[in-house]
Amino acid sequence: MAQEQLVRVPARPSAYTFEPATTALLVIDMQRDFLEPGGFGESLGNDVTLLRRTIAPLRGVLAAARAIGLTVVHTREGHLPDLSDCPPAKLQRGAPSRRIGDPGPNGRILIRGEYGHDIVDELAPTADEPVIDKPGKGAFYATDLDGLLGERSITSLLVTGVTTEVCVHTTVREANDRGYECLVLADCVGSYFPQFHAVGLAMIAAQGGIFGWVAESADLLAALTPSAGGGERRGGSR
Ligand code: TIU
Repeated sequence: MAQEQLVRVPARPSAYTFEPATTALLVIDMQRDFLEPGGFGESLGNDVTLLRRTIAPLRGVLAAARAIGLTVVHTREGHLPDLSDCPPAKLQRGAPSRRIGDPGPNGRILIRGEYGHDIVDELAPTADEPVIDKPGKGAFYATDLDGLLGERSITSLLVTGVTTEVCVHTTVREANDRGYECLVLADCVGSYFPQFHAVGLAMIAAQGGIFGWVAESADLLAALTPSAGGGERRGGSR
């Protein structure tokens, strides 16, 4: 039987081990609406520049994932132009003058098809990478993400994107309940609130990894480089 490649990453609360063939890199909501002025993030009163530190490390992880042929899935939060998939309670969020569906410098805020709804240029998906459009915070709610991952026999998720305590956390919780093993890359997720970012990551790894594992992207990249000694091999049977 063919050997399977196992990758072992130093992580909290313990080392995280995954097989590339059954692992996907999940890039959550790296959209202009959250990372650039004039979008949904700013309409909620946030300083959007705080999220931009995630872009450079995430570019490194994306490049490494693509180089080894890992499944890469992007998500985008947003709504249909007629807002029929947006709960009234969510429509009330934000400054009254700048709510979901209102016009902004990047088009209508958080609406599918608008410039602001799309992913930032630095992290643009390739043509073969699925992009999941989601109406909620979690990437599994009202999407076909679970089916897409199941078709590819994906059981492990490397989780990146924004924001740590909102869409990343909701997605990790949803994934954990569905049986996926999640590694959250600390420098590739970001929040408008540094204290929520820190506590959000601590919550994932607490209690023996109640929701998953947390690591730095440099440790993942080192583990993916055979010369760094991160790779292990094992027989094909489980
Ligand atoms: N407001 C905030 O922190 N986040 C969101 O509204 N969506 C995501 O996290 N993607």
